[in-house]
Amino acid sequence: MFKSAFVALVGRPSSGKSTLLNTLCGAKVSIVSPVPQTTRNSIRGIVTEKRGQLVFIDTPGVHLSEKKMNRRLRAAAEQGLAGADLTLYLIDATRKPGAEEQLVSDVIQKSAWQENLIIAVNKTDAAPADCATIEEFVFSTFNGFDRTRLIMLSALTGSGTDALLDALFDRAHEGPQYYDGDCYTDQEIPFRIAEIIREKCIVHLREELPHCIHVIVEDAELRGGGAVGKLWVRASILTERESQKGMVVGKGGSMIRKIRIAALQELKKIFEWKIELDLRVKSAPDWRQRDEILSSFV
Ligand SMILES: Nc1nc2c(ncn2[C@@H]2O[C@H](COP(=O)(O)OP(=O)(O)OP(=O)(O)O)[C@@H](O)[C@H]2O)c(=O)[nH]1
Ligand SMILES: [Mg+2]
Repeated sequence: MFKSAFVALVGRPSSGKSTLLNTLCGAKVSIVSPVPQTTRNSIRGIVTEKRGQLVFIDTPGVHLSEKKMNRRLRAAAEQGLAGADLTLYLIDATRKPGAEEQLVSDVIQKSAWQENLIIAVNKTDAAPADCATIEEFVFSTFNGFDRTRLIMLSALTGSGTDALLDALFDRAHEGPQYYDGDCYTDQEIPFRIAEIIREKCIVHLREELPHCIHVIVEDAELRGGGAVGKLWVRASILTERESQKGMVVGKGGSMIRKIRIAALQELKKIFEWKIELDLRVKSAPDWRQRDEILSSFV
């Protein structure tokens, strides 16, 4: 019997949802950074085995804030939950569950049937991990929660992820194969490229500009023949304010060069083409407030 399920991946910002998705899919599907609120879209990652196919939906971290963009992110997470067959709730074992964790639990309780819920405790490899406190939180919040649905794991090392897949496949029903067996994400290439550039911006600019950036691939073209073609890409990094452009460019162009080189290194691992990357920096005041840009990623 071939089983399949859509699995919504939810949790607080920085709980490790995207890292887990990448480990499960065996490829970089969703960008990762130490800065909370890295993921902005609902990104799909696909795991296909003989026993079936799981389509994971990585959602933006659910957190407490009423700003326009944050409300959008929360709506995206709730939407992910609504359309899924199974819910995978990821809890960071290195942080004490507080008001924000309670909010995530409330969102889940409102939208998912308990039978469809698997809870995974992540970052068990890290020294400050306190699994006992998380277990207590889980059993007091989700009344009568079945222990076989609580999995301890590390998204970073991969330990515990086989048990997680077993638990998910156990609860999946017979169903169709939605995607080809060798397909691990449904994202379009320009979007993946923009996301990798955004990841490098977050990592390199994190003190200065954590979330003031949006990346658009303006143009992409496959050029030249030969066994390995060349992908030419022109992308724009949008900043909120004119004054932030200088930080992205850096002294004598040093920062934008760093971002470009780091992005190219990562892109080389993902795609087999040679890649030429032309990066521009533009200011797009209030991109965060503008509906059309928000709609393009949430
Ligand atoms: N030690 C350890 N660190 C982890 C683990 N999983 C994720 N991290 C780290 O936690 C940070 C956040 O990881 P992400 O995967 O971006 O978290 P996320 O839940 O997708 O975050 P948002 O997209 O902001 O909601 C990164 O620095 C990861 O390297 C883990 O199992 N162990
Ligand atoms: Mg993420």
